[in-house]
Amino acid sequence: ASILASMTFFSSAVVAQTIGFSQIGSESGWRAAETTLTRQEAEKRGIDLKFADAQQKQENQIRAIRSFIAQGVDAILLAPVVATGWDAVLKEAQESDIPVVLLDRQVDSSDDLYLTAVGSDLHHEGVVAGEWLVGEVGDKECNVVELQGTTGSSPAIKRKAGFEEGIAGHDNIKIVRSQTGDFTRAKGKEVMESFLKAENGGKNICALYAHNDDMAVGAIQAIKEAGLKPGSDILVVSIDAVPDIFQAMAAGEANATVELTPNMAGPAFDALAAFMDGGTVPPKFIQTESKLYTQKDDPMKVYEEKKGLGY
Ligand code: GYE
Repeated sequence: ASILASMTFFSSAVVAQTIGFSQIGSESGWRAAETTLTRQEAEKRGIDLKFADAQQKQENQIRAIRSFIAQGVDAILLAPVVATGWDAVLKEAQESDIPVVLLDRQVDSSDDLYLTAVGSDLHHEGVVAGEWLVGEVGDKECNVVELQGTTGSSPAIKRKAGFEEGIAGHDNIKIVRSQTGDFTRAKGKEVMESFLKAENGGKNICALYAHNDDMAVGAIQAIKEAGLKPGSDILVVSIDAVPDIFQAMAAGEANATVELTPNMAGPAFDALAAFMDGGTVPPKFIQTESKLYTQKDDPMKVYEEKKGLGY
């Protein structure tokens, strides 16, 4: 009976895990929500989460990963600020038998250097945004300005290409200016101010495509300060679906957003548990949903629903 009891004890004991999380920073409301939800998901699962904020610097992420390896963590979560430069440190984790799961962005490294990547189809998000604009403007001439995400990040590269695919074949729609706003409100506002000045006070601009809502919210401020109406004089389409873009939509100041769930950690921890407890190897890409929201989707109701979800 005692042997059975001890076996029962071990089988029921939750394997408490220590997991290192190298997070980019808190450049946007979406990223802050991702961090909040990752902490909540870890708490729920009895995971000891070691959190490192890289302040947007890749060298800080690489340093954090090396520290996690030295601590002998069970697994590592990495939201990679840019797509290149990860081979060496990912090899070091692999040599220490520590599985790495990518969150919300991808890397150019060979996929045998990480267990899986959890995220949206970033290219598709850009296509959805472009196709929405095509539907909105029809064959009217439309000069578009674009606020790109962080230079060299997979979302900036893929959302740009996706949007161009979405508007392909509609020569009346042209991207006339495109620059990084680094996914932040402040930079989005600053760059939009320069676009407005360069484009006849904004009179030449028909639409803004921003790679995230935070840059769009900053740009909306700049458009209003230039005496124009965002959402009508200049259409606004972006990505993330954070609460504040729905407030802007309800005020008629934004038009469309493509949703990105901030709960990347749930699927990541599930894949790690299945792999570490049962040896189940996950697919290399675990895709999250992308849903288009427009002013027709009762924005204040969506705002209220989203307010509580980690933002
Ligand atoms: O859209 C943005 C954050 O990596 C896809 O990063 C993510 C992006 C997200 O700064 O708000």
